Amino acid sequence: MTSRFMLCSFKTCPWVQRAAIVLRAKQVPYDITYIDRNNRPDWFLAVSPHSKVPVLMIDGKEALFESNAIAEYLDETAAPRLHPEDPIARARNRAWTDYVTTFASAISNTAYSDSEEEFTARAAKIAVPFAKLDEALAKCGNAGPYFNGPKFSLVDAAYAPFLQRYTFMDRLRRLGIIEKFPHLAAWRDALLAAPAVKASTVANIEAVWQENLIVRGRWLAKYVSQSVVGATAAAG
Ligand SMILES: N[C@@H](CCC(=O)N[C@@H](CS)C(=O)NCC(=O)O)C(=O)O
Repeated sequence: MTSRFMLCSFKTCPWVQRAAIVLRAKQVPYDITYIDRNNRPDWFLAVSPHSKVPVLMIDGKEALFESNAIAEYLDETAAPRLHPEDPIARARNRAWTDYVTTFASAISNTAYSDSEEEFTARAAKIAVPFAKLDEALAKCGNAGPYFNGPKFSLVDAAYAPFLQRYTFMDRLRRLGIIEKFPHLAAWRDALLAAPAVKASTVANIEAVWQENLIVRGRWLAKYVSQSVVGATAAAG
């Protein structure tokens, strides 16, 4: 029997996007429900212990939280398998997937800086996780374009939202960091062009992300073009 999936999200959440990428890569249909970050409904609070999105509702009965657990569940229940078959490769993929939290923090902390000084200091730290991933990609020794070669996998789904956020940030205020890491830069380009990634967000995600900087009053918002302001019904 085919399950009915509903993803619960805030408008721009990269962790929800990771689950959406996995659903898209498997061509599994799903609905998405946006909830108000400042007024989270009781049904959501009852199923998300730390009040975070994503939550994946299955057939309106089961609720899963944590994007990694959701991705693993989907990979075990819906074809095609996105994890590598080889146990060593799979363990390495899982280990690098774990590292995404460190990688993501470096990027999100920079984007959410409250001053230029903070932005500069935090941006300087992005090179550390970038160098680690670049080295890991080099060690994989495959011709790409994805982490394991030609086949898109769960580790790709985990990093794509954050490489996309880095790219959005770089377009607003030039950082020029990724260019120093050619394996990572090539992986970023492949991920952002991947059909599952492109289909995983609203079409105007960059503008929504930019407006979110304004809504949250972050320093980087000063670089957002006035044409974006109020154009996206962002919030969250
Ligand atoms: N480890 C969680 C992280 C999820 C997360 O941080 N989600 C953010 C939105 S992007 C959230 O809900 N934060 C809680 C808040 O804003 O109060 C996962 O992978 O699912």
